[in-house]
Amino acid sequence: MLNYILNGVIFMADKRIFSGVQPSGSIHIGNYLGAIKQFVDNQNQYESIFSIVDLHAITVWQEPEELINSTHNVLALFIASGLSIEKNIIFKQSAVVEHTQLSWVLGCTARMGWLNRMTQFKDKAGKNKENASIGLYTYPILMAADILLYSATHVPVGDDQKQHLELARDIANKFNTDYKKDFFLLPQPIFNKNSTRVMSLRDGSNKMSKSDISEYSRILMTDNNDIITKKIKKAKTDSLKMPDTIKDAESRLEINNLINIYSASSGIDKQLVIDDFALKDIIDFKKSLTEVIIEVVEPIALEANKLINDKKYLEVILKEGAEQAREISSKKISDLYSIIGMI
Ligand code: AQP
Repeated sequence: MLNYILNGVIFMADKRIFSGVQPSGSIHIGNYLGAIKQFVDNQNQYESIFSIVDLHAITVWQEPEELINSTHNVLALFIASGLSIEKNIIFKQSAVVEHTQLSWVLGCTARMGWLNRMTQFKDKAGKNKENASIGLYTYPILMAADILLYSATHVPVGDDQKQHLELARDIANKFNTDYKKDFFLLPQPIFNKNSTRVMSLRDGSNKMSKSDISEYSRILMTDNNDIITKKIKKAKTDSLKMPDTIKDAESRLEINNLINIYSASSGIDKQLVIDDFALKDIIDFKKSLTEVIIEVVEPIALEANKLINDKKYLEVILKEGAEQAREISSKKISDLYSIIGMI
C-alpha cells in the first residue's frame, strides 16, 4: 500500500500510474485517442502522476521558445480534455531534479548490452546513428527513472514502449539484487485494449506524429473546424469505394486508418462503421468522419486555446505539480543515497 499526501488529503492507493507526454510539438488526435483519453477515463480508478517530459523531448533538437509553448500546449490539452488537477499530480519533468539524479544512478546499474537491444533507438536514429544524441540512446534509462522514482505500480504502454518498461524492470531488479534491498518496485504494464494507434493522414504505414514535417499528416487537438475539414479532405486514400469487410479495410492502409479514427472518435464499433459505409463513395465517408472528429475536437480546442493564452495560470499549476511530485521524489532520492553510501 502506498501512502502520500495531496492537497492535504492522505491517499492510500494500491495502484499508482505514471505516464509521460513529450512536449515535442502540439498534441494531435493520435495522442488524444491513444493516450490522453484513457488517462481521463481511468483517473478515478488509479492514483495518477502525469509528467510533461521535456527532458525526453530534447533528445532531438527543440527550439527553446517552442519547447515552452509545447509544454503549455500539453498542459492545456490535459486540462481541456478533462484531467483533474486536484485528483492527479501534473508537472514538468525538468522542474523535478530527482529525475536526472536517479537517471544517473540507474545508468550505472543498466548494462550496455541491454540498451543496445532497444529497437526504438534503432528506429529513431535510423541510418544516421553515429550522429544521434547520446540522450536518444540513454532515453530508456531516464524513462526507468521517471517510473521508479514514484514507485509506480502500473504504466500504460503501447507496443512501442513495451521493451522500455521491461528494461525498467530489469534495472530495478538488478539494483535490488546488487544492494540486497527491496528498494524499487517492479512496475506492471497496462495494455489498453481500447486504445488506438492512429496513423499519419499522408502515409498509412507511419504513425501520426507531433514531429512529422507535414502539417497535413495530423489533426491537432487545437485545430479549428475549417482546418479539420481541409485536412480530412486532403487525407490520402485510394480511389475505390468504401470497403465492406474488415479484411478488405485492413488491406487498404489509409482507409483503414480513417475508419479506425472514426470508430475511436465516435465510440462506434469498427464493424458497424464498415457496415454503415460499405461500398459508398469515400467522399461521403470523409464528410461524416469530419463531423465525428469535430464533435470530439471542437469543445477541447475551444477550452485549450483559452488556457494556452493564460500562461500565468498554467505556470502556477506546473509549480504546484512540481512541489507535489517532489514530496515523493526527494524522499526516494534521500533513501537511495543512503543505500548506495552517499549520505
Ligand atoms: N499516433 C499515435 N496513435 C496513438 N497513440 C499515440 N501516441 C503518440 N502517437 C500516437 C501516444 O501518445 C502518448 C504521448 O506520446 P509521446 O509524446 O510521449 O511520444 P511519441 O509516442 O513519440 O509521440 P509523437 O506524437 O509521435 O511525438 P514525436 O513526434 O515527438 O515522437 C504516448 O502514450 C504514445 O503512445
